[in-house]
Amino acid sequence: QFNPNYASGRTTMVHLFEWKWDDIAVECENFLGPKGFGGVQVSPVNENVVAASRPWWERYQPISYLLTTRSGNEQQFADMVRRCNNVGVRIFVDVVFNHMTGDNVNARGTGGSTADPSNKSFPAVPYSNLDFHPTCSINNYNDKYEVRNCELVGLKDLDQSKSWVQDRVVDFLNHLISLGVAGFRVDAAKHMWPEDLEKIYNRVNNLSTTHGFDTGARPFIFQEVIDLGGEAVSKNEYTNLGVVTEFAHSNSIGKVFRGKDQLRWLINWGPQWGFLNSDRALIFVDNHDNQRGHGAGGADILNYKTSKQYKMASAFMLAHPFGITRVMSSFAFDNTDQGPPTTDGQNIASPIFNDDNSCSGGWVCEHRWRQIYNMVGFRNIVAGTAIQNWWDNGSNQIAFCRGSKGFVAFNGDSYDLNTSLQTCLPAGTYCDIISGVKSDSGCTGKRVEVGSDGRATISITQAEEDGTLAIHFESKL
Ligand code: ARE
Ligand code: CA
Repeated sequence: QFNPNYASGRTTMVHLFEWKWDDIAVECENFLGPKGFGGVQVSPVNENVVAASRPWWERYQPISYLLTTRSGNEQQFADMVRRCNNVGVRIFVDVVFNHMTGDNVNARGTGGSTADPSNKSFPAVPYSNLDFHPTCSINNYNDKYEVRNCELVGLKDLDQSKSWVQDRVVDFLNHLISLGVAGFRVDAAKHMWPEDLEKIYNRVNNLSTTHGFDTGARPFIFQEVIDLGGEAVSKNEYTNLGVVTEFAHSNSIGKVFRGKDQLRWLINWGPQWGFLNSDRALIFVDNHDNQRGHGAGGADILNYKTSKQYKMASAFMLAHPFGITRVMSSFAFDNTDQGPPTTDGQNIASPIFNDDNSCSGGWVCEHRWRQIYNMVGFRNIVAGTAIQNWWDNGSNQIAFCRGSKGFVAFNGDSYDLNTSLQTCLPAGTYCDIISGVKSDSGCTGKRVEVGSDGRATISITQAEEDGTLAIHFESKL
């Protein structure tokens, strides 16, 4: 439950928010597999309410556990999981079982099921009002009973202590395991009692050996618990059950790279910042909520719109050994309710790929930005090494080695960085994987000359597109 079950040599998942299953299958084969991504978090797979104007958040309002959504049907989902596993990329499903939909008259689901949410009747599961907590709303996050037994933004709150509810959820999760998924993001885990979750997790099957997992492998479980301190529910209540989303990481990295804190303080990045231990922390720069002002962190959170700082924060997260890393991949938005790009206002459109790997057609595809996918590769290559030779200039210029396998430098000051630093790498010429890529003909970016003493002149001017430089032993020319 703590192991992402990645194929060997891989370390990082990407959240392909609102992508269609057919598109994810192709992306695994053409891009994620070759570039070394370990897995994909997919949007909720089970039937959700069809909401007017099709906001992204309709997928967090379940109608049933049929696997039909705007991303595709069960057969397309199963095909995607199989094809991604075949190229070493795992699938993690965002599972929503704290609640069903909000009040809604004549609700219709993406799979054609109907429900009467106002009377807590969901015949396609089936659930009746006996399966839910009595109606009350969550107003006071200092009361853990209210947080767990009342309705989050009016969503009908399931009672996970009931055996009928446990059975339905376990069946749903086991169905997904039988199709070859590697684990789950548990939505709104904070709003469920840890003892109920424990009962459910304990009944979930081992991963499917017919899909290539080791005998006895447990599904990876990462639980969405927002804990920035000062509330009744603590992230520590969940760490014996699985990994937990570390929102303090998202919040702090946003502050640092927005200039509200100095980069030199990153020297003790990790639990000393109040984060969970590394093996329990699912970390990210932004998620699908806080990139648009939902969830936690407010204006300190970075997203694709502030691209230079966003790429620097992502590079730091991926270069630093702390945590289990997740990269966000977004669609462009102007307002916080806006759903994904569509062909006709209803059906989700596929991303369009440009020659430089980037996306268009309304998709941002941060995971296809060179500065991000090359750092996913960096993390794979330096895995297992520690930070050494930390350097800083006393403010916002920092650099460190990862063992003798990689070196990274950041310039967050408004003046140039140009100095001789220890890279810990063998002598030679290296290609900076932030400003370019190593290619057959050499390097499309900056070159770094490492001397026999391991030192090199490192330059990141204040005017450069990116404030990061990274080299590793496979970027040697
Ligand atoms: C939508 C409408 C609502 C409407 C409701 C029911 O926006 O106005 O009342 O439907 O009709 C997402 C959206 C919601 C959306 C919901 C259902 O964000 O806007 O409601 O889908 O469609 C808390 C929870 C945390 C949750 C965040 C958003 O603790 O679990 O709120 N995050 C997950 C998902 C979301 C999703 C849900 C849960 C629901 O990632 O995408 O909601 O499935 C402090 C607290 C946090 C709290 C935060 C915000 O920071 O510490 O615990 O997070 O405030 O309230
Ligand atoms: Ca609840």
